[in-house]
Amino acid sequence: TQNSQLIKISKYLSYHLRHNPGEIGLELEPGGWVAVEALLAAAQAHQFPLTRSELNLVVETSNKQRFSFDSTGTRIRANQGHSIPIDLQLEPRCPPDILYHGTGHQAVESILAQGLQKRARHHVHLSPDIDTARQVGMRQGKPVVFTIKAAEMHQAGHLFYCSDNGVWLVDEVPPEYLVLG
Ligand code: HQG
Repeated sequence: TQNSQLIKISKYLSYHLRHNPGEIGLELEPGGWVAVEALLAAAQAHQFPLTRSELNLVVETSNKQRFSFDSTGTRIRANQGHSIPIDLQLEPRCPPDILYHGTGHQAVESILAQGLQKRARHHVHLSPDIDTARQVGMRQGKPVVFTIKAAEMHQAGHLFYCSDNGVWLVDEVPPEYLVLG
């Protein structure tokens, strides 16, 4: 399977496992899981034939580890990034002192004034390192990276979660915990 085909499959999975499972007749189980058999059948029925081995390849090679199988290998889910109401059943965790958020330069003024808000997703996404944050920001044009005083936020009672692929998730970041650059 070619790389371009894997990207196409990854986008198809992102869309249906994070945003619109109903479009191909799927319903996600608690935790965001769906039976692999059901996914393959639904894709087949909706003109997107997909094999188990292609699915394995996408899960293994996704540069951001966007998807996981459960321990039995019979169910799959997106690790984060959902817009539909899904409880990922993550436990609150103690974050590192500092986390990062990459965004586009056009958002800076608004973020400094209002803080970071989750918008369409379940959480605000934070990165453990500057490089990753910069890559996230590049999706929005000229990238800008904010430093987040995560330990201070945590001490003040904000809950932090970490997805299976290492993305830190919070409800919001008030402006006082943000530093530009
Ligand atoms: C911005 C990708 C103005 C925020 C990435 C971001 C990530 C504000 C955008 C994952 C704001 C939301 C998530 C405010 C927040 N004023 N703009 N007050 N508060 N924003 O895509 O973090 O490839 O929902 O800065 O790698 O960019 O999909 O979030 O720019 O991990 O796996 O509102 O998506 O992963 O955009 O990206 P998004 P994000 P995948």
